[in-house]
This record gives sequence, structure tokens and C-alpha cells, in this order.
Amino acid sequence: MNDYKDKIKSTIDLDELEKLRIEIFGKKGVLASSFIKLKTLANEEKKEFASKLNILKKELSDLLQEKKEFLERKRVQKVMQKDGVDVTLFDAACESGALHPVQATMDKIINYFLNMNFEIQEGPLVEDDFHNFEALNLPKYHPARDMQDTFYFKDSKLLRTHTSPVQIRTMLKKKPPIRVISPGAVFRRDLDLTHTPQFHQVEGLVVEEGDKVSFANLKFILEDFLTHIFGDVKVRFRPSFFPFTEPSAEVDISCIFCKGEGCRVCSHTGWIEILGCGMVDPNVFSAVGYENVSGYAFGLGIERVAMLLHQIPDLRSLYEGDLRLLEQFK
Ligand code: 2U9
Repeated sequence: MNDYKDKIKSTIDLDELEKLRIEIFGKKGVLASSFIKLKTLANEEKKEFASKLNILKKELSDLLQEKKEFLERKRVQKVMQKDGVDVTLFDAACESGALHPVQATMDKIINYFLNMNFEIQEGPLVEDDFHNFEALNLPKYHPARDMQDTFYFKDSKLLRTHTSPVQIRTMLKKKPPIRVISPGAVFRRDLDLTHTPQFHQVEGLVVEEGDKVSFANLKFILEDFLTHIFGDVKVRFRPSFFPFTEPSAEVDISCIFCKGEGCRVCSHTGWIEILGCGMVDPNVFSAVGYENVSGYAFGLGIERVAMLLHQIPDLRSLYEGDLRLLEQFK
């Protein structure tokens, strides 16, 4: 039996060790037959043999366990040497990722408005006609509802074409004062250098009772916002039209590339259109059951801001997942 101690000590293979274990401890192993032999001995001899056998059993069991742990450690070391992988090692060359330029731009815009005491509101991407169009003073015959602009589902549901339905839902839920921005994805059937079928907007809405909210309030916040995002730029308001605001304006910044001198980006005008805004149309307030209130609203496309900030010429490249583009934003 003592042979087995040497055999265990000289084994260098886990499979071989397992065979030895079965030879010793198995049902038909040497220990089992020794215990059978024990029964045939006379009382005096039995006692001595049993004690020796039990000591040996313990020794063999300890030896086996020790050797097993040793060989297992060896096996792991061998695999690590061969494959060269140690996941616990610090890799100084490890590359970290970065926020997508659209997300980074979105965060920058959201942070400005959070600091200005606006709250964030989100809503469903699949909308209905009332929240996306009707309540926003976009009547049935309005061209913006055209099949060419809107993605429709079979059951008269649609993909929201702007985030304005979020503000409609907010007004239906609570009374003024309201001071919210709604960032998120919107969808339009459009694809070219400056349009993708999904893009992102941030819209803002401020409503108070009575005539407290004025165009001057709107002008102040947007001028402050645009110089916060684009630095030292001039801001100009141009009269415009939107169904949901009256009066309405489009807002331009002086071209950040040519400083207003005129270049290809600004079509030699010196100005770049950046957002739309206005005083909320009374028809919109009526649609949500608001009376005797005043408010302003604005909206801007995030991709457009990201394109200008990072000088990206083709909007589609933002969504192709090309590492050569994405790696520039680390
Ligand atoms: C409510 C009432 C009014 C949101 C507004 C614009 C003007 C606007 C465009 C900018 C570029 C959309 O992403 S874009 O194509 N937006 O010009 N958006 S006023 O007016 C609202 C919103 C909600 C209840």
C-alpha cells in the first residue's frame, strides 16, 4: 500500500491521478479489499490493522488532494503561458470609448437648460394624429402630414415627426407654470446630405398664467443659449411661420467658419440658420384646455448642431458606425 504514496508523488498528469484515486478509493479499490480482509482477522490483530489502515487512508487522501490542487494550478499556468492572457493585468494601451457626437451634443444642450431651471420630459415615439398634429394647430389638410414626410402605421398611428407631442401631453397632465425641454428621436421620410429618416431634437416650452411670458424672455434665453454653445457669435431673429407659434421666428448665428465674411457653408450669406421659435399659438392652448396663459416655444435639430460644432459635411456619416469617424471624438 505504501507504493501508492510514491505513485501519487510521481504522477504528473491529472487523468493519471484520477485513475490512481479510483484504484485506491473506488468500490473495488485496494482500500475496500483491505477493509474486507480486516473482517477476517482475529480481534487483537484487527485492532492494530484497523488503526494502521485508517491512518494510511487519511495520508493517501491528503496526498491526493494536495497533488490535485498542484496539478490544477500547473494546468492554468500552462494555458496562460500558451495563450498569453492574464485578465488581471493592467493594460496601459487599453483604448477607451467615447460618447457618440450626437449624444455629446445632446448632453451639452440639455445641461444648459437644466441650469436654467427647465425640467426634462420624454414621451412615446409612436404617436397618434391628435398629439402629433391636431393639437399643434396642424389641421387635416396641412402639407406636413403628407405621406412623404410622415411614417404611418396601418392603424392610424405614426412615428412622431417632432417632440412637440411630449409638450402637448405635459400640458394635458398639469397646469402652468410649465418649464420643460423634450429631447429625443424623431422621424421623417427624408434622406440626403443634411437629412436622415431618424434624427434628434430638443424642444422647449415655457407657459405661465396671464401675460407674464414675452417674446423678450424668449429672445434672451435663446441668445444666451447660442453663445453658450457656439461661443462668440452674433444672433439674429428673422420673422417666419410655424402653425404652432404666432408670431414665429427663425434664428441664425453668424457663420462660425468664416466669422460672417461669407463662405460655402453659409452659402456666402455670413449666417447659419440654427433654430425655430415663437410665442405658442392660442389654438394650441385651446386644444389642451388652457385659458388666459402665455408661453414661448422653440425647437432645434441636434445633428445640425453636431455637424457645425465638429465640421461634419455629410449627416449620414454619423450613423454608418465607421470607426475612422467615431475615433475622432475621443
Ligand atoms: C408646443 C408648442 C409649440 C416648437 C417649435 C420650431 C419652432 C422649429 C425645427 C427646428 C429644426 C424642427 O428639428 S427641426 O427641423 N423646430 O423650428 N419648433 S417652434 O414649438 C412648439 C412645441 C410644442 C406645445
